[in-house]
Amino acid sequence: MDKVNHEYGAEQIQVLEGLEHVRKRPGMYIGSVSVRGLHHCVYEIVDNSVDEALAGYCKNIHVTIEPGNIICVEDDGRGIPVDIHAKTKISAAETVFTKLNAGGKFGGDSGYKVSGGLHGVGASVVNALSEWTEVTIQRDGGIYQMSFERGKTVKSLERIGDSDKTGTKVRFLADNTIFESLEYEYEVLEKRLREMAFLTKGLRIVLEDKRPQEEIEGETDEPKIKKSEFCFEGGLNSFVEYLNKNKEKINELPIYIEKDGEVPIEVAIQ
Ligand code: 0RA
Repeated sequence: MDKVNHEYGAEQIQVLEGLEHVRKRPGMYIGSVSVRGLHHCVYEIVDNSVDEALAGYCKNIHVTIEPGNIICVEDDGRGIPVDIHAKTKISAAETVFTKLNAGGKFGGDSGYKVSGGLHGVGASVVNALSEWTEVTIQRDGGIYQMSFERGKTVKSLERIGDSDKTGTKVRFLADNTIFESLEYEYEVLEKRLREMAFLTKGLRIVLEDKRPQEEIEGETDEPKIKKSEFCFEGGLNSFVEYLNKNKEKINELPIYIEKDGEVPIEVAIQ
């Protein structure tokens, strides 16, 4: 890693709590600013929705690559809480997107099952590294919206209408002054989202690419279908069968072990 931060005192720790440091040292938070780090941003936002699914409240996640490489992640979970925090005077939702370690739900020993990654600090990191972010929440009978630019609030959460649904939608445009490229690779996202669906039994994940398909010189191929839908009732069992589908199998059916409890266990061997 870069040679910085020789002296680590209270002042530095203060700085680490804001989002400024995320933009200074993005690699510390998302690994790199290459196309790999770019894809990591999508995973971080999807992870939050998957956590809501693991908590038992979210059944569907839609991920869309919109024209201009805007990412939209929409879930039908409970919606991020919109109530105003008495002390900070900002909504819980805004806190999640503007403060590092805003966890509580996802923090270290909270007892929540989490899908991995940055344990709930992902939303603020992605926000910091995005040219803009727009969050729409349906909850408590209303539709709420807020927006940010490079991690800074430009519109605090406000109620913009009524709704009897619940869920969270996050749209963001990664910052092209941070990332080397903004070109998402459909197949890369597809592989990761398929794995996430396998690992969260019954969760439906849809990926759709709505970018115009440019005509590549000399290519006369039919346009590829850029929509995938994943839902695996069999969980890990389905995953192992998928990994081995073109292999010679020792066991026709995977050996499958599942145990619920404080530390849930799922094992599949074939
Ligand atoms: C904390 C509490 C509650 C919901 C969530 C977080 C939540 C976060 C995300 C992020 C993406 N989608 C999400 N959906 C839900 C709900 C607490 C309650 O209703 O009691």
